[in-house]
Parts: sequence; structure tokens; C-alpha cells
Amino acid sequence: MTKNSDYRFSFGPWTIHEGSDPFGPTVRPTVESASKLKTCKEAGFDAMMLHDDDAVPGLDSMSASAVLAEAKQYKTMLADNGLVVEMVAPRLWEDARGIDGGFTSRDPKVRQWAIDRSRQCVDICRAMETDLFVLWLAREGTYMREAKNSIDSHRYLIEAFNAILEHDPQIRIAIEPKPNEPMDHAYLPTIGHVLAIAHQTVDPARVGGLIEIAHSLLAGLDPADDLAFALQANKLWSVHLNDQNGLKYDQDKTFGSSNLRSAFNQVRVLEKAGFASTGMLAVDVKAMRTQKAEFATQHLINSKRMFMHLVEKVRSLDPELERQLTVSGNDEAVEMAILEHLMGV
Ligand code: GLO
Ligand code: MG
Repeated sequence: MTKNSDYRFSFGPWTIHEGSDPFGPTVRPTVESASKLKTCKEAGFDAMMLHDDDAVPGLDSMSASAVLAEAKQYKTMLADNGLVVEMVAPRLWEDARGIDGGFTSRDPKVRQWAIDRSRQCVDICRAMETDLFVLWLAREGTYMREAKNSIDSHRYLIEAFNAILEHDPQIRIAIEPKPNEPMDHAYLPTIGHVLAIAHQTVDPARVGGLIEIAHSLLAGLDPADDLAFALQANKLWSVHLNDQNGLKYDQDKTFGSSNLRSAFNQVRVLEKAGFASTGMLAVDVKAMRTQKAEFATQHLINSKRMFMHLVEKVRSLDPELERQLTVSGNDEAVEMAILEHLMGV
């Protein structure tokens, strides 16, 4: 099997979780931060992706200098384990103030809070030596469309992105689109929306995208084509690997576990674009609720393993078959050859 020598992988601490869902409580004990770091290292990952309050728990009640000191401490702990920080994202949606969204809240004081907290998150990025600032715009949307003026909301988003860009000349914003959940309708539901709005900011070169496979599927799109769209624009700055079985709640299943052929095509497009040398693969998966605590890191390991198996499948595709793909002929036979290649028969 291919070693992950050329691809680099990260995961977020929230992917090792207690297993609660909207219908039931936790089913596994909380795992300490240090133990998650150990898993990261032992499972052959290169980096952690973090929310601001993963890096600095309780940051709200701390002074700005104490926040940065603690972020640096976490960074050192990672470095001692040979790990780096891929990105940091402000977790606006878990704060009571962000109930109606942060940047697009109906309350101007909340909109200001969201910008201030994002600026602080940029400082945390810098303290942790990453220039990648991720925005998953969780609650930037509505439950009731009439509640907000959509035109103003998009303007607020651009103003917030500008404030972040202006706060630090080096920071790059990677926006992670998702069409719904937790909101009924989210602003910036697809990578198309993300790249369009990037061009309206004060520095379009520093605004790009992060594509999560499950989110593309929730928008009814083809993830491989979504990846290709961002790649051709040099705007794919991270990928959240996972899978999704149709249009339901955001499942965050193990990469490739639902649709192998689609996963193969996602890997193929990343291979063709040479993504290994330009970005990291972040595994954003949830363990099944039935998974016992002692095995509750398996979903991370399996996602990375599936990715590397599929890299092998892409690289070992018969060159003659590759050639036949480029011309119209017996396409049914060519498709069958791909299916057989995937099945190993
Ligand atoms: C949820 C998102 C979430 C983000 C993470 C990083 O649907 O995928 O997990 O990726 O919070 O901002
Ligand atoms: Mg994600």
C-alpha cells in the first residue's frame, strides 16, 4: 500500500467525540487533549486542525495576552510531538451570542462581537504559526428567510472578511461552504458562492475555499467536480474528507464508506492537480454512536487508509484504459473496466 509520504493529513479534536446526537446523550467518555495528540502522531497524521476554543478553552474569560500565551503553549506541545497546526477556525456558533449567526446576526452588537472574536482567532493562527484561517459559516443563514435582509447579510459577510484580511496582511481565509444544518438555509451554500464572494473582498488573492465532501453532497453536487472547480482556480486550500449517504443530516461518515466510485473520482482529481504538494487533507468524520470507546479513533485511521488505497487505485489505472477514457468508443466497456479495477477483479 502507498505510504502517506506525499500526502499530509490532519484531523480536529472534535472528531474524537462522546457520541451524543440530537436524540440522545453522550455514550463515550471525554478524551483528554494530550491523548488526542498522541493518536494524531501514532496514526501517522501530520497536523491538527483547531477551533479557537480547542486551542484555548475558556478564551472568553481570558485577557488577550493570556489567550496568546496559551495558544503558544499548545503549539509547543504539538511541536514536541512532531506535529503542526493546519488551521484555526473561530467557533462562533457555540456561543450563546451567535444564536442568530455572528456576522449576519440581526443584532449589530453581535455582528461586532463576531468580527472581534475572528480578529482574535487570526492572532491565534499567527501564534500557532499557520496562515490558514477557516470559516465554516454555521449559523450565517436563517430558519425563516424573511427574518433577515439577504442583500444586507451578504454585505455584512464581505465587511467581516475585509476586517479579517485587514487585521493581518498574511492571513488567508478558507471558507467552508455548507448548504444547511444547523440553519434551514445558509448563505454561501456552495464553493461557487464562496469563490464569487472572494472576488468582492479587498484582497481576493487571500480568500479561497475548503471543500468538505459531505457538504458538496448535501448541496446535491458532485464532490469531484466541486474540487476540480476550486483546483483550477488555485483556490482549494483544504479538503474535509468524509462521506454522506444521500440527502439527510450531515453524516460525516468514514471517507469512501458510502460511495467508493465517487471517492475514487475525488482522489483522482486531487492526484491530477498535484494537491499533495499544495494542501492538507483534513479528516472531518464522526464515529458511529455504537462504536465502543476503545475503538473510537478507528474512523480517522480508516479514512486516511481509504484515501491511500484509492491513491493506489488511481495510480495503477492501466495507461491504455486512461487513453481510452479520452476518446469516445466503447464507453460501456471502459466503464466496466473501471468498475473491475475498483473491485480488484
Ligand atoms: C460541520 C463542519 C465543521 C467544520 C469545523 C471547522 O459541518 O464540517 O466540522 O469543518 O468546525 O470549522
Ligand atoms: Mg468540515
